[in-house]
Amino acid sequence: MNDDVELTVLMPCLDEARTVGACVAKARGALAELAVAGEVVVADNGSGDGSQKIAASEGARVIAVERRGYGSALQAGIRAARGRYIIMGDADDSYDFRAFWPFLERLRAGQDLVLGNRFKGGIRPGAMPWLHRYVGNPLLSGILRVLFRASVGDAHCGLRGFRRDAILSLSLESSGMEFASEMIVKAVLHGLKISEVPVVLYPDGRNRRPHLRSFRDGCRHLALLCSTRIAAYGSAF
Ligand SMILES: Nc1nc2c(ncn2[C@@H]2O[C@H](COP(=O)(O)OP(=O)(O)OP(=O)(O)O)[C@@H](O)[C@H]2O)c(=O)[nH]1
Ligand SMILES: [Mg+2]
Repeated sequence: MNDDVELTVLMPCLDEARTVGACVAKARGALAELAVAGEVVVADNGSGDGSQKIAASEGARVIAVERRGYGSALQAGIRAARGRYIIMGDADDSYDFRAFWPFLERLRAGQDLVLGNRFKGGIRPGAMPWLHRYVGNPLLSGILRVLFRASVGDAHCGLRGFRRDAILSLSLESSGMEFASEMIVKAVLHGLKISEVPVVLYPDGRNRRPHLRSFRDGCRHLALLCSTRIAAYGSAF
């Protein structure tokens, strides 16, 4: 870690050539405009469409990650980050990286994990499928709230900020999308300070299907919530 870098903006990326350049440019522009000592890191899982070159040409540090999956990419990116704080977000242009200021403010004020909440910030038309917005996300976020007594309104928001050392101390291990749930529930179990900020979700800029598979990934989130709850009960006795 480098003391001169306060913030790493971290993007997991798999075949996002259409959008990753714009995401990196927005994040770098905001760092410069707000005079934050920061860097942009793209954790890439072997994109076959040239995303790595595009990200690097816009000024990102690109980390090549061999182990597949959203969680694997983020874990490698978090380890490689030089910033004291990390703000992570998707490379598909569904979040506006110029809007990271509220996250940084909360982190500077002592929060460990700051989660975006798209239900509070707004979901633009076409940005989130009906099934996720009204069924999958509310259901899984509700189960998380009940099982872990956490006041989290949007457990799957991909835009979040955290203190690097606090999240490293959780030893997160999920390789897939369920990494998003693992981060929250282990933060709750370890007593980290968690808060939420409203964020806007925009339609992504891709011309193909998302990597997320609703049923498969929903089941992986649910399995993670149940197994972590059971393991936590077990270790309490
Ligand atoms: N490195 C890496 N990145 C991934 C992988 N899967 C997804 N991503 C990235 O993680 C981000 C989120 O993936 P999406 O497919 O948009 O998933 P999502 O945003 O949860 O789902 P939608 O709301 O349906 O778009 C994007 O930046 C992807 O490029 C992966 O296996 N490896
Ligand atoms: Mg997306």
